[in-house]
Amino acid sequence: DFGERKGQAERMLGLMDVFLKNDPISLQKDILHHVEYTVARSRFSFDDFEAYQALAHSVRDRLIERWHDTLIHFKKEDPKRVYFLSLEFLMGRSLSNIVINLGIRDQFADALSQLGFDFEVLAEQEGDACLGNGGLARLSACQMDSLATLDYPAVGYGLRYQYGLFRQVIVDGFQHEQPDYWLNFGNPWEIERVHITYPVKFYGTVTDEFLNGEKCKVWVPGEMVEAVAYDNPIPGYGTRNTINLRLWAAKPSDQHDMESFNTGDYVDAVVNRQRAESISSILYPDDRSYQGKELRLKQQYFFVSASVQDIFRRFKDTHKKFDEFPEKVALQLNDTHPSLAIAEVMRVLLDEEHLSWHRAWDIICKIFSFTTHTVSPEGLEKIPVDLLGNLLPRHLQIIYDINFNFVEELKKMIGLDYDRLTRMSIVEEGAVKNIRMANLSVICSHTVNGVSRLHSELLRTKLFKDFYDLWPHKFQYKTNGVTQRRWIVVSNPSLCALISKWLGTEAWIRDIDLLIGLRDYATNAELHQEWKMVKKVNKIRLAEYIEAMSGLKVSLDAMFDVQTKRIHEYKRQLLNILGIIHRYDCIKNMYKNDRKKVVPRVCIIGGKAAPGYEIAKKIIKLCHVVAERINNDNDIGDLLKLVFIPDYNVSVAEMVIPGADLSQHLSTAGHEASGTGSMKFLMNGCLLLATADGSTIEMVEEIGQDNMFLFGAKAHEVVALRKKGPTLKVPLQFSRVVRMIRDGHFGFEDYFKSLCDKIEGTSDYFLLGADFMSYLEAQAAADKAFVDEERWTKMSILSAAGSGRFSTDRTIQEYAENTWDIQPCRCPF
Ligand code: 6GP
Repeated sequence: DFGERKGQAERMLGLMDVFLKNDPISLQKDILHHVEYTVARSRFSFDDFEAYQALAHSVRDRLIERWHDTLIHFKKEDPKRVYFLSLEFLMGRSLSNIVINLGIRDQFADALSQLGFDFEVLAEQEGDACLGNGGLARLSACQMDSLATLDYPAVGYGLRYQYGLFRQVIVDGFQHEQPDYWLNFGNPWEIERVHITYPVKFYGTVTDEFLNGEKCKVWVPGEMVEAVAYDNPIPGYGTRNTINLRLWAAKPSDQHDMESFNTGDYVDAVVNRQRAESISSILYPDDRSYQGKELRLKQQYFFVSASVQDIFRRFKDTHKKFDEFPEKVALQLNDTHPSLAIAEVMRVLLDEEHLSWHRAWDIICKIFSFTTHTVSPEGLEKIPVDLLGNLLPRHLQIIYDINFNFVEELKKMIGLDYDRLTRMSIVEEGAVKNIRMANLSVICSHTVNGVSRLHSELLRTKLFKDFYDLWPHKFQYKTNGVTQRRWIVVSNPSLCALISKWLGTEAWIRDIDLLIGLRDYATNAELHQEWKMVKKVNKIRLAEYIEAMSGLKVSLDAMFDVQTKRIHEYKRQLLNILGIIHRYDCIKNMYKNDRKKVVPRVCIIGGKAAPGYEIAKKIIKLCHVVAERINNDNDIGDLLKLVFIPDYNVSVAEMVIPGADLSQHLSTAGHEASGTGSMKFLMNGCLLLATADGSTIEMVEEIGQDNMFLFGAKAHEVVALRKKGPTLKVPLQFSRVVRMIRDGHFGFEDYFKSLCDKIEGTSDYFLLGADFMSYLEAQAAADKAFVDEERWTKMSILSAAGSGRFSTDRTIQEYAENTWDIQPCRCPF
């Protein structure tokens, strides 16, 4: 009865303070409470890690309050939600980000210092959550931050891998991979939802049955596992809104293979059950290449199926008619990895909700949007038909049916152009028959997004040209961004304070366009002083890290020149190393007097190579042998140093980026879909040396060509250059440095032979030779600018001032307005 329930609610409110308090005493009590009762250590004796755990739990309590309020608010308002499906989220550490977004960092820092602890020291205790590979995965994390901050009703869905991306260990200059069993010490940022579970089916057969006189398909699965939800609340900044990132873990299902319990050995049967967990055990470490492995396909379907069940459950809580589905649901496919969701939604609508094909298809066409993150056709996923048909027999049927209808329609539109029909078909015929997941995604989505303007152009004219000609209206682009909360406020507190001081407000943390205001002070001497001071502080931090890690002492007067990102041939770390060898060679051949003019450099390279990517691993080794040679050459001293930073991840990036003077983005034009690393450097007032690729082209528009060091062939020139092949003249300087490697100047000449072969003559696919002189000129221009401190500082300020366009706040707002059609839904305070 209502009166009674109201009474109970009031009593509960009375028993519990409405919100946890944030004054120093309450915070200290809370931390000690968690030391004693959550961590189960005595409040009189606990170390930094235990203090971190207790701190994290106190923060988590506050996070949960807002999260509950947001979920209740969303439920009440019932807005259209976007469901962001991604197989990868590279979250890094959470503590600092969360307390800053909740606006309680300083309060916690004060409370801790009174207990004798330093907030920053405790924050360092946290390990990274590396549930992703590179750009795509970190973008998802930044986008979650923006979705929460901009009050959008969003839910992220992904997989809770037990092993994140491998840890990179360098032994004798070679990369070794070690497992990242990141959950070993518990994860205070997740909430296990033992009651939110869904069965996920695999294998089996499909039969025709009759239901109320209608023929329908029934899938009798051969295996069943349970998906358990782990919720990761994501707080917005300057808002109460806290959204959910729901990651699924696999557990054995009670219905899993009961037969073997009845017939076989009990112990074997239990061990068999445990295998179910392997579905969510490991993140595949290869970005941009697809191997058609069954486990990977299982992962994709597992997370898609659980998410789709969750989405239907939420919808059906408040709605009866499926025609309303598109008014309440937007499904975002982050690359093709979740694209089985298309077949799964179709299957549920047809086989479980018994909608007609026509009605179901109508819904599909209104709810899906697809973003691709790659440029190369080889990067597009293909699933062997046999594999798919065995694991998901009903889904294969549905995909065939979608394709049949599509091809029939297509014939009506374009006639019997068999080449084009073959290219556009979802099914690829050949020795091995494949399902083209990109074609499926394009055909079934209402919008196809690229991640920069250039990328979108390449999609329209190359990768998806046939589809663009058919449906030009589907194609859009949203230039990527990064969140300034993580990449300035958390990682560069001194710059954050400086920007707020000069802009006279902290509002830029939510409204990044305000950064442009820094332009007014680009030549202000006082700002210059403070700006340089901030850079110095960050360079000291980075130099200390380098020394602790490698024993190498580097000069703070040198230019810190950084290239950190996944190792790929197209990203051309090799070009960087060849440039360094050239620089070394030049210095060695200089008269002593001329050496005074050399701008000292600390060259920093970092990044992981996919475990099976041999050439990338050779590049890492080359970096080490060259470093060994240069760093131990007393004749060179501080003029040149080369450092490889191992195990580059989000938390290492947070330290490296603010300390960089120059950062390099060297991809052969037309190969980097967008690039987001450059955006982080830019925000931190670091100058870019880059090719006209991906989003860099848009940066030139914001920052101005004079404030960057651009070089190399343009995207439209690359094809022609490649065609020239053997007639292309490579500069002597290039041949000379390659020869030095071949001749064993750095040792290991046999090992590096294949690397050298790849960049000489006709096989120089990524055009290192063709771009080499232009690269050296850009480097010389950077040197020249660096010695003119005033000019450099001005360029640095203008870089940060012009970085506003590259916030995920802008990206997400564009998605919300032009792709998902969703509105903010702000939780009242
Ligand atoms: C990356 C792209 O290579 C990069 O250019 C882009 O900035 C980033 O995605 C975010 O859009 N792609 C991947 O990381 C990937 O795995 C399949 O692509």
